[in-house]
Amino acid sequence: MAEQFKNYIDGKWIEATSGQTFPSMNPADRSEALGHFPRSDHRDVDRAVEAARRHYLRWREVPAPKRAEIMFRGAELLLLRKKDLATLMTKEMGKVLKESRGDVQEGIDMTYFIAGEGRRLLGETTPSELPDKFAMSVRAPVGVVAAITPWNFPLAIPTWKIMPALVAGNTVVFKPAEETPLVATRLVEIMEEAGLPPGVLNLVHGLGEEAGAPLVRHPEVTLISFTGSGEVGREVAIAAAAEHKRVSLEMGGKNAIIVMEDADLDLAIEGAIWGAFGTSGQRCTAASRIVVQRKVIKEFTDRFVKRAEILRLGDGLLPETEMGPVINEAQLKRVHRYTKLGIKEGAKLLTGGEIYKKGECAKGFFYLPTVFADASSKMRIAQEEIFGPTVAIIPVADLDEAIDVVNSTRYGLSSAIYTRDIGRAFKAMREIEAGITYVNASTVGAEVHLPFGGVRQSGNGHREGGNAAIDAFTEWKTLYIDFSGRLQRAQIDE
Ligand code: UN1
Repeated sequence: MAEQFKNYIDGKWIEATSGQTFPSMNPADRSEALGHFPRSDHRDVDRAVEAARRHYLRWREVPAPKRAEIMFRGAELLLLRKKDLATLMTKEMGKVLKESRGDVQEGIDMTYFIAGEGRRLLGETTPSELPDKFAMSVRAPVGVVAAITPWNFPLAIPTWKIMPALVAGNTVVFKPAEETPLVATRLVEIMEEAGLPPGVLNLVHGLGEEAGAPLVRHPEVTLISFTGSGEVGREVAIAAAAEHKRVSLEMGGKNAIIVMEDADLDLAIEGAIWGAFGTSGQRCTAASRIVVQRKVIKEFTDRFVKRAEILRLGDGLLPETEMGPVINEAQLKRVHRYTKLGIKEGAKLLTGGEIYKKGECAKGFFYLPTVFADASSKMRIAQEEIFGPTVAIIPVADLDEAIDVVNSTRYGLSSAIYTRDIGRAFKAMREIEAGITYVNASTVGAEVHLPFGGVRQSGNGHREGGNAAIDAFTEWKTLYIDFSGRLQRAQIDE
């Protein structure tokens, strides 16, 4: 019988009020439950938010460098347990071990990076227009932060939200995806061990409707930081608007790689394979469109398909595996629906397009790397986020057309161009409408000390990572200190 896990509220590990649980399953082997987790509802959310609110007043008074010391210890513990965490992650969400290690490393990087902010949290000092008056701005915490995170980066993304929120003096209620509660639990255990005081970081497991929704609506939650689908993001924003809450949203992508005729094709093919099929295409930065100049499209496509066809599918724990399963049955069906749709729309299916059930793979949710050619940018397979190993190749005449195609979706998260021409590279960097553009590199692989996020419906104007991470979790407070001893009127006194 798999282990029973608990919520973490006010420094105590406790069951859900309902007494009910839900399992976390291995997507590579649908018979393996990794544990059972509390199926929380509004009563558990109320307790967690109440604890976070109560401890906020004390936590915000702890000097930021002291708060950061706990984060440094947390990062060290994550590093120490990197191997075990990665193994657990592969079992819980399926990506290959190497990528799981990368996910944990991204969490470690973020935690160290943000811990450094404990001694910075920089504001401004600037002259006043009046004599004997001092002006500055400082950062203040916002209050109770709800961190709602997805399953595809079960460790990295929680750290993007939790660590900057905490170092800035906020308290947190963390509601991880129901698909990856075990990795989330391990992260919270590590932060407890690192010395976080009770109530500062609270963990509430459960389903979106039952636990996420009441958390979003709770009047004592000041800021919601959400990463997930556009549909849920919209609901979060609407619910938050009713209470004038701050909301930071990271949503989908329909990221494209442009391949120009002058590109290093070996490099472009390698980058496109990695972008399209890494994490089985389940990254919000995954490359699901490849926009190729006609002159090289035949060679590119032939070689790309050959590479896709030899990718080894299997359990991500096996060293020879190159692509793991998709997250669950529903996602498997969704990916397959898009295959049928692509065929109906008139794109040419070159490879894949099938659920993969050979050998041990029959136990899990495997889908073959799927490549469509002759796609047009109007097709739904070239417009909608599939979140699976499906890619559409779109032919174009020149860079202008390529950029039009790239900019033709409602999203704008990541993008890439392969070219040896510096002029084309700069034009693409300027004209692609996306939060991130890579030159001669794939659409995945963002580093934590730079801003991460997208334009249009990929986000709502906020960024994670870099200095932007601190912006998202603090309020500016502007301070004027007048030591003239008389009434001085800005804009009025000469
Ligand atoms: C995501 O898919 O939600 O740039 C995040 C990347 C990773 C983060 C992806 N560093 O692909």
